[in-house]
Parts: sequence; C-alpha cells; structure tokens
Amino acid sequence: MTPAPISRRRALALGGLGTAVVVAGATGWIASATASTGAFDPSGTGAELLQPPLLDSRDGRLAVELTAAAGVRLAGRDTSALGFNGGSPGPTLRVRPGDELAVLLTNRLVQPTNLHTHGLHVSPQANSDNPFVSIEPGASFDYLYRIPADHPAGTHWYHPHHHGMVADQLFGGLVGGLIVDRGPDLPVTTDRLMLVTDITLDGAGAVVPANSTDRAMGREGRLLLVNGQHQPILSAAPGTAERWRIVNACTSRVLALRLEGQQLVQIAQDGSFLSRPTRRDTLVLAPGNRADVVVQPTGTGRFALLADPYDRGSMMGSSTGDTGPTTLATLITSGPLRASTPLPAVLPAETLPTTAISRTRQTDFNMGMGGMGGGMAMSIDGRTFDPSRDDQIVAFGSTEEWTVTNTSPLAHPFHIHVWPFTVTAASDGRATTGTPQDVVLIPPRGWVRLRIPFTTFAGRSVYHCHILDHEDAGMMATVVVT
Ligand SMILES: [Cu+2]
Repeated sequence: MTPAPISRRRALALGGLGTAVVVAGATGWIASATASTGAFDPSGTGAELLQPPLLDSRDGRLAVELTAAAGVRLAGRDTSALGFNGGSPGPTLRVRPGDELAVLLTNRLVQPTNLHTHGLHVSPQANSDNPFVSIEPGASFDYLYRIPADHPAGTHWYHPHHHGMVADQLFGGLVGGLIVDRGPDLPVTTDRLMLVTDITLDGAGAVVPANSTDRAMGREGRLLLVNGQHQPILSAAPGTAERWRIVNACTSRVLALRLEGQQLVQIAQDGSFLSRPTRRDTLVLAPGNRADVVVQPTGTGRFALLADPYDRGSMMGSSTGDTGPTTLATLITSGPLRASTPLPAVLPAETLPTTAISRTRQTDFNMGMGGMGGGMAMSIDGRTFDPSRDDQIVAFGSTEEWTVTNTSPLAHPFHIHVWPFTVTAASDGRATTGTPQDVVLIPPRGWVRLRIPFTTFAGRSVYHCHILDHEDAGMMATVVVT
C-alpha cells in the first residue's frame, strides 16, 4: 500500500492514541503508538467462549457505573485497547420492559465520548438516548433510560456515539451487550451473547490507527474477535439447542456468517422476533445488525463459524473484504445424542403500527472528493453533518415512507435511532420479512424503501451510515419528531 499523506484528522487520531498510550503506561502496560513493533500475536485461541459480566436489573431498576478507559485484556493479552470497566466488551446490561436503566458513565479517555443504546426504544431527549451529549475527558454523566412497559424482548448493544470519534472508539473496543429480557420460552439449553468486533493491534498491543484509505472505505481490523476472544470454542452436546445472540459490533465490516456442517436458524433480527424460525445458509449482518439464531447440532465433531468475504463495493482501485473465510469460533460437539424439543413453528413477531403513510420523503447517501484534509467527503443530501441543523422534520404520531438512495459505489448501512422501521422494497429485489429492524444495507448505486412509524417518542435524534468512518466524516443527518 502506498503511504498516504497524513491528514489533519489522522494527525489528531495519532495524537490521541499517543496520549492514550501514556495513560496505559502509567498503569503498567508497555506500548507504542508506532506500528514498528511487529504483528500482534493473539493468545488464548481455542479457549472456551466466555460471557462478559452480567449486570441484571432487580425490582424494576438497573443502576450501573461504566468507565471508558484504555487498558484491556484482548485476545488473551494485555493491550492498550479501550474498554468499559476494564473489559471489551464491557458488562452485559440486562433489563426488563418497564425498567429504569441508570448509567453513570465516566470518561477516562483522552477525548470526549458519550453513550448510545443501540436498539432500545427510548426517548432521544435530555439524559436518555441523546447523541448530542458530550462528556469531556475526566467528566461523568448520569444517563437515565425509561424502558417502556410494552418494549419487546430482544438483543441490543451499547457504544459511544460522539460525532467525529465513533469509529476510533468502537474500533478501540468500546462496546457492550444490552438485552431486554425475556420473551417466549424456547427449548434451548444455553443462551450465549456473541459480540463480534474487529481490531488491528501492533506487536505491543496498541491499536493501529486508520489511514486515509481505511477512512474512505471504512476500516476493517485484521483480528476478528468474539467477546474479545480469538477463535474461541463452544462446547455442546449433539441434539441440544443453543440460542446465540450475535451482534455485529465491527466498525465497518459486514459479516457473512455460516456454520460449517450445521444449520443456523434465525429467530430474531435487530431484537425483533421473526414470524417463524428461518434457516439461513448465510447470515448477512451489516455493522450494527443483530441476529438471534438457534443452533441444534446433529452430530459430533468440530464445526467452524465462518465469516466469508463480503464485497461492500470498490472505489479508486481499493476494494473491501478479505480473500477467504475467517474462523470466528468453533462449535465442538461430543457425547451421546440428546433428545430435544423442536422450536415453535410460529414466533411472537413484533408488528409496528399500521397507520396510513402520511408522508413520503427521499434522502440520499453520497460520497465525493473534497473532504477534510483532501479525503473523501461523506454526506447525506449533499451536506455533511451539522448538529445544529434540522434536516428532517417529522410530525409526531405519523408514519412515513422513506426512500433511501445511495449514489456511491460502496454499500452503506442506514441506521436510524429510536424509531425502528420495516423494509418494504429494495433495488436488489431482496425478500422482505415485515420484521422491524434498525440497520439496513443500501446496495451500491441502489435504494431501499422503508416504512417508519414515528409514533413512540418525540424528540431530536439522528440517522446515519453505520460504517462509522463514514458517519464521523459527515454521513449523518438530524431528524426532529415534533
Ligand atoms: Cu457509509
């Protein structure tokens, strides 16, 4: 790869990382911000998959303290990557419909941060899921999320959402699971969170900063991790069914997953149950997407969970994606075949309000030359993000039809906070499920058509590309529901 000129953004990122290394060094890690220390050597490969610490609500409330800081164990080694409460992923927060979730977030990073509860249907205002909050280094902030009594059960996640720093902070490791309990009883013996991240570390365990090509394409890390572990194993008995809550927490990577020799049966998408269990030969998850799957191994052996290369498009000679499949984890089954109960034929699918469409609108995701520091400009409707500008003003209580177009040669995952949507059509002719979701991939030079009920909460929030390098570069817009 030819060396790219160091843009102002990149210089800032390097400066930030350098300071982060000093912080880590003070607590005993020896690290370097340069990539001259060689390749990172993962450890603990093939160990049993662990679950992050679980923080569970009681009597209608969960109050937690989260501290974002550098210095976590990742892939079996001490690194200067980032985490919540010393872990990447951070603790799993589990709540119930009707609960209050209080989070005291303390920022021990060298740049501002904040928190987004991706997938929760909660207010975007004040100290709830408000992406405009900025928590300065050394400061703390009290979040309070009131989870509606009719909130569906599902798999979600949390991560920082401070514009301009989201990609660095997620890629650095700041992610965690967020589960709304508990939904229907399913005949499964094990319920696992599998939070997938990617990162590039140098030989000393420091995060390798993104260059200008990474930022234009959306960075993909060399290391793929599940719950911060490198290629863990999942031990199971044949015949028993497991529920895997898979979260694509990668900064830009689309995961195209398959399980060698076994079936992946999807039961939920983005925290909403499908109307019936659906077999997937390949399960495609854009960054931000979640899928709950049931795996019921039929025999004994080793079965790799693979991420196949996924082509997000190409631009100026660069293209995305690996050349071959990557092993994420391995399912190992042994012992006698156990008797099992089949999954229910019908699941309690969530349905969104069916009020008539009161307005249609179109919005376009685009990329072009002329961005900051000579990089690519990332925009929506020709404008880069301005937090003070109101881009879409929507009447509270209405249901709208949005056509989201993509005039660029790369696929972009559309994400809107707070208000889930159903996909009604797409330019690639994909089958639509009627299941509410909150991230959808817009094909290169294509479009998706969405039905979005703005019926739950009023307030001001954002929609954006979930390739977080694009979001940071301006591919985000505001939406005001009033
Ligand atoms: Cu994008």
